[in-house]
Amino acid sequence: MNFQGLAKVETADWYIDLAFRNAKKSASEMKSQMRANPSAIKRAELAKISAVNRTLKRHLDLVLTSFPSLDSLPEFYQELVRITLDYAELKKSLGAARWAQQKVRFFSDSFHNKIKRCRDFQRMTSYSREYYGRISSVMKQVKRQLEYLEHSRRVMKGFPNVKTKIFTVCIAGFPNVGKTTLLAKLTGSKPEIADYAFTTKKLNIGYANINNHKVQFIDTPGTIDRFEKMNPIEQQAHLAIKYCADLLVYVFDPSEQGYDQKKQLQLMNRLGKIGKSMVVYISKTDITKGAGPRIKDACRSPEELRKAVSSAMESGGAF
Ligand SMILES: Nc1nc2c(ncn2[C@@H]2O[C@H](COP(=O)(O)OP(=O)(O)O)[C@@H](O)[C@H]2O)c(=O)[nH]1
Ligand SMILES: [Mg+2]
Repeated sequence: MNFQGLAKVETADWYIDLAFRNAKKSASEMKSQMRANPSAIKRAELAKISAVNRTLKRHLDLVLTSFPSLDSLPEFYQELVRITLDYAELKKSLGAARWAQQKVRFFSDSFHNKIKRCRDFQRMTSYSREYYGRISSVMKQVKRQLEYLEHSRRVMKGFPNVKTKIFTVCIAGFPNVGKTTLLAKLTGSKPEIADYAFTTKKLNIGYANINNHKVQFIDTPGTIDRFEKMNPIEQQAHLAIKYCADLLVYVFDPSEQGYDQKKQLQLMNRLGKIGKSMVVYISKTDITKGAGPRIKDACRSPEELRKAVSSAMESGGAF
């Protein structure tokens, strides 16, 4: 899912100004007629109301249709919303925007009718003033919620673009063991690779075609510490493993450039307990021929790993 297209949420004052500006514009076109024919004042006031209603409806629609319905989001994204935002607050804010839209429509209809039936000019202008007051007050009542929606949009734009319905392989292991390098070899993607730890600022995701199926590979950094102690990327990685992974690939680096083999075996065992099928990939075999633990079925090249993924897909019923 991609959250890049969420509509920017403006402030309550911005919407009010725009709506009233549009109202003025549509009425000013009638000014010349107004002098000639006083009953044109009524038409001008009605046109202003329509302009306000139209403007606010269009802009609130833009927001409401671009935000996803939270309860129907895939679990992965629901959890991501829960850890990065106040889920209930976001839901309430969307409800408030919907409420404002309905109220604007209600007041527009009712004042449209009142002015239409009105014969007295003074009464007409006082209705008009009252209408503007009601609309401003509706929009000001949702001021805080609009601000929260804009805050949420900015946070959600940082969510990774993960496909939740295709066979997904998460690549796990200590920093610097070669996860990102493996992702690049498997998928041809060109993520950032550096020989110091913690270079990953976002989840790296790539795709490969295996046996005519599009397979998603996610580079999932992190060492499954306590959830609150993880940085945001590690949290995203952890959720991806939990909710998206059909298969885990544990990258084991026998060169011990960063972490000794004992530590790496411990993390491997911890990850093994998550309850996902796991394949071990021994990295850096070009500089450590034959080294590393004797793990049954461990893959020592991207080609071997591709075959392991393929057979995991077959046994997982992905075909
Ligand atoms: N010689 C060799 N170096 C590798 C291999 N894979 C990764 N590296 C190096 O190990 C360092 C860390 O790799 P990276 O993929 O960023 O590890 P990550 O932190 O697990 O994503 C980089 O300097 C890579 O160039 C490999 O197969 N052979
Ligand atoms: Mg990396």
